Amino acid sequence: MDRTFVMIKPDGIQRGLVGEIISRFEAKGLKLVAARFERLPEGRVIEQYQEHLTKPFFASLKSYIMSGPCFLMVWEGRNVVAIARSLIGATNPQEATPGTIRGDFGIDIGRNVIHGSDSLQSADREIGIHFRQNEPVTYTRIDESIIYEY
Ligand code: DAT
Ligand code: MG
Repeated sequence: MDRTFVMIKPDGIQRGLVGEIISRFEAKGLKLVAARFERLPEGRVIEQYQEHLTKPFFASLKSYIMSGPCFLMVWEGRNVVAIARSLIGATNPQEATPGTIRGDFGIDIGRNVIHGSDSLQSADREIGIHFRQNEPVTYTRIDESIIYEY
């Protein structure tokens, strides 16, 4: 099983979308293994968005992410990185397909509700930024034997 890092951004919190978003991941059959509600310190925002440090939008991205609490999660499942990205939708909510989280709940690219790691390598890196190594909990969901064929 793989793990990915998913984070509901401050606009998602302010708009009361936490329950709706978690429900979509749960209903898909993915397993929540870690979660924390917090306002991110600057250092971890910089680490999280390392690849975007030199982009013109970085300053506004950083202040948006730090503008309020975020809900940080680790989700587990077979091929979970790609599945989470497909539930989340395209980066720009105006281009995101209806039915995806960004397609259903966003308009501006700078207020796109949620983050999801883009590869297994990013997922490992991002989980490591935000969670202690022993923080994700190992357990079996009772419906795993019927969600997965093998
Ligand atoms: P994603 O979040 O889909 O992985 P990304 O890694 O390319 O997208 O960018 C990280 C975040 O930065 C994205 O969720 C919103 C913001 N962002 C990206 N491109 C942007 C742009 N052209 N203008 C403003 N914000 C942007
Ligand atoms: Mg990204």
